[in-house]
Amino acid sequence: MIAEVANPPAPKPSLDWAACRADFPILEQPVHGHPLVYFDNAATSQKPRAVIEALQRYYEHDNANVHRGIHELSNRATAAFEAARERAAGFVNARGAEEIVFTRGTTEGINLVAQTWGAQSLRSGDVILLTEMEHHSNIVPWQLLTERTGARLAYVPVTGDDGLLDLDRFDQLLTREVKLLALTHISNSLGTVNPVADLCARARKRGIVTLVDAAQSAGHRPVDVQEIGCDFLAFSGHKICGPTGIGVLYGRREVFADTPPYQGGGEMILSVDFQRTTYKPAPHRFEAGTPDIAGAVGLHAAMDYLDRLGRDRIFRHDQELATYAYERLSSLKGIRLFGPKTGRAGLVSFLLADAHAHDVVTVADQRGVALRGGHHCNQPLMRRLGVVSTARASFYFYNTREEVDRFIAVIGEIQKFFGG
Ligand code: C6P
Repeated sequence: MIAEVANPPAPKPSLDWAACRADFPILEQPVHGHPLVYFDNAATSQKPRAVIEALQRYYEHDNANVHRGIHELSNRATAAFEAARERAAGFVNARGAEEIVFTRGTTEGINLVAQTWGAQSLRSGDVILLTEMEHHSNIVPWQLLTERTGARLAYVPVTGDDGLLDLDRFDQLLTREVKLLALTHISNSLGTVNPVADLCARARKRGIVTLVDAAQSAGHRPVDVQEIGCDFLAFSGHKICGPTGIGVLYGRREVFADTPPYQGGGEMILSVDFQRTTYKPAPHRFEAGTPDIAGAVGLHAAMDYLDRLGRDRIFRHDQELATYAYERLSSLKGIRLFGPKTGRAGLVSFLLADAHAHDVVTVADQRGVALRGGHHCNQPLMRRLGVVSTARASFYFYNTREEVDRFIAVIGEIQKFFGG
């Protein structure tokens, strides 16, 4: 029998992004007398009405503690919390909700893995392989772990201002001592999109456990943990239109099964005696104490909102804006741009010859343009690039080409002012 050839999926029609923008009340305000141009989305995204209303509805109708009371409101709060877990599993294509742990964000997710799986699995002489473009959240927890275990850190180099990983060195670095590969999906300073599926596959072939920092990718492009093939993946709610204080840690079922608890307390136990405790299985084993229930409800609404728009479409939109901004910035004199020329995610990092990054951000703010300047929690990367800071514009689906034009005009003004 000849197998039927499936038709390729029809490309999704483009969205009315201006209409999406109207879902974000905060964007309607003027700042310093100018319409707000919010280009600090890599730090945190804005929140649509759907998320704000979900939080309000929860507090007005369903608020109670979870997994405890046997009363109507507690049952509703528990159902809402666990429904958010199911939704998060679907959002990253996990095999089940037991692979999803709620955390405070990416930072806590990585610390959780370091202090549980890492403390149990790593020994003196073992190597944790990171990359030179990691955020401090994916460096410092491992340094703390090396102090406890005697393991050491190695880094995949970044090639230079074009901000790519030196993949020729990658296989050489996967020595027998490497027990963990932990790397970012998208760099928050460079906009590089790392080929995480390929790199995790190469690591797994050698029995190395893998962790992906999806802080900058989960809300900006489809993220599929089965396709990536990682053991752990962490992201933050507040960067994907959700509330602050809630995040997700995915852990592959088989790895979570053998991982000891993180914190001790209520909710994570089966039975407690004066001397000994037995623990619930994952995911509840990793969630001691009252969780951020409202945060999970808000995050659920955010994930629904993003998937209605389509993260593949969001990625294309953000990438178009970033490519446009990069091209316009490259045509200016006295500017140094960081990150790949093509295939970048939705942000641009740059330095002007005549103005410090903080001055750029301060003057831009006076024109209503919100940028970020500094080391972006990437101090080792900044040193590698020979700079102390950069200015960064980071985009989301509610940003427009006209806003990029305003940003470029403001950069032109700044150059004139500081260049004399
Ligand atoms: N980056 C920025 O670039 P938390 O704070 O836990 O929500 O996220 C930490 C984090 C981890 N990994 C990457 C790649 C990140 O970009 C971030 C957060 C922000 O502006 C703050 S430095």
